[in-house]
Amino acid sequence: MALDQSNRYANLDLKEEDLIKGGRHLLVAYRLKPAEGYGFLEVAAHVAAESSTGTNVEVSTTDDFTKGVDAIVYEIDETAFGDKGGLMKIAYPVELFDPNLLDGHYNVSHMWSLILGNNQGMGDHVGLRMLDFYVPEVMIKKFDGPSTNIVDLWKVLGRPEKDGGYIAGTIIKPKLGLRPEPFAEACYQFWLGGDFIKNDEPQANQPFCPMEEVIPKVAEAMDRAQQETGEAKLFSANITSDWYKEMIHRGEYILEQFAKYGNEKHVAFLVDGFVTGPHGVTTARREFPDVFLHFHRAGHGAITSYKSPMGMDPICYMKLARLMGASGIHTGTMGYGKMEGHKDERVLAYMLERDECQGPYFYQKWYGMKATTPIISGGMNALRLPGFFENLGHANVINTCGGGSFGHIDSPAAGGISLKQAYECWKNGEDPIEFAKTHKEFARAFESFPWDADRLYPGWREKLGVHK
Ligand code: CAP
Ligand code: MG
Repeated sequence: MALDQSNRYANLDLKEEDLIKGGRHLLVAYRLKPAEGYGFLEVAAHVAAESSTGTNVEVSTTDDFTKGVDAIVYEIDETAFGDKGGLMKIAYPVELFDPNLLDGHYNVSHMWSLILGNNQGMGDHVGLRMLDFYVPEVMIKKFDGPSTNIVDLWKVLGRPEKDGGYIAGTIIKPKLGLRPEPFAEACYQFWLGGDFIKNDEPQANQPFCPMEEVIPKVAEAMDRAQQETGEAKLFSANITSDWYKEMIHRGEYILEQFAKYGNEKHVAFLVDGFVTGPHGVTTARREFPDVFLHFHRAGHGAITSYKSPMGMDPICYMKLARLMGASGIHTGTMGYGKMEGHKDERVLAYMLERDECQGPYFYQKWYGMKATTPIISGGMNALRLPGFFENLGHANVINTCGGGSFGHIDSPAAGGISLKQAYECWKNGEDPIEFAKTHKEFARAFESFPWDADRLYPGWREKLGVHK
């Protein structure tokens, strides 16, 4: 048995409404499953202790001030999730969080280490997962938040700054293995049809495709494609690195190369923000405040997958990304693509975009913090898009389709065009099969992805006269 600290770290008389009104607490909802032989409230209180002023025993150095900044369990529902455990909510006093020495801004690394740090490894639970959190106004105002977002990309594309619409993108595939020439050629070919290209998350500076060879070629390909199409194009270049100086160096180098053609505003920086952590994201956010910061999250499934009793729900990850200042982050595809997800994950996008939003447990106000743009990626193609937009209710997103563009049977450009047509089809409220009869690239997407076509549009072969 362990020390029961619930007399100090729990107060079930506290009301959430009052805590929110008071404005001096950050609130977190968790799913908790105690280990065999441990009581729910006892473990909940230990989590609050371990995440704030305490440990597993009382320490003689604690004084009255210390007790005033304890995190407190204020609500529990032991049976809320059946076998998977119960619900508990903890209130963290604002004083626990760490403003920067340099500018007084809060830093997400510190916040994360408290609310989902040591408590993850405790031996007296078999599951502790963060489900949602609420940040009070006094704290929200002191996080960086985004400095650019989709609005800046719409401007480059010559579109309206409000409801500028769908940005059709791709990821260069194959993921690895292209040398500089074929890489730049793949970019050029897609840009003849689509708007936006991103590096796949591991594409950076491989010996067979050195950054200093491929980036100048991509910059040249962009220039060529722009001249040929008369349209602005965008490239999201991976600057991920373990070291901030290397990231800055990569960023500066890339901007320099595109600036040779006057296209430095056509560049975004991709940061693999899960593996670099907030430090990598903030480095890009602060060193390049005018560049769209593309938060790719490879690896996040280790903590956000619904399969896990640990970690955090994706909604929490989205909120952290907006606080850090991501211009855009991958939200998944809400069940329409290849990665884990479901239709109701619309809230992931809404939480990023709106100035106030109801989350699963808390109503969050953002007090004018800029929106983070949802980036929709993973197994998408033209056939899946109309349903996706319908579910989301709008198309003010960046969407990247790797397989969905380079898998189009005609060409990458046809792949890009098919995506734009899918958007048009949805926007005009047209029936996809009828629409396909007059839009070749979209029609050919049916033949390119017949498994999807069979599933989403049964009978398409007869209706479109395809008999292969
Ligand atoms: C998509 C992608 C992205 C995933 C990541 C990939 O390619 O480039 O990295 O979308 O997942 O490699 O799978 P496809 P998420 O279009 O070919 O599927 O966006 O959920 O973070
Ligand atoms: Mg990828």
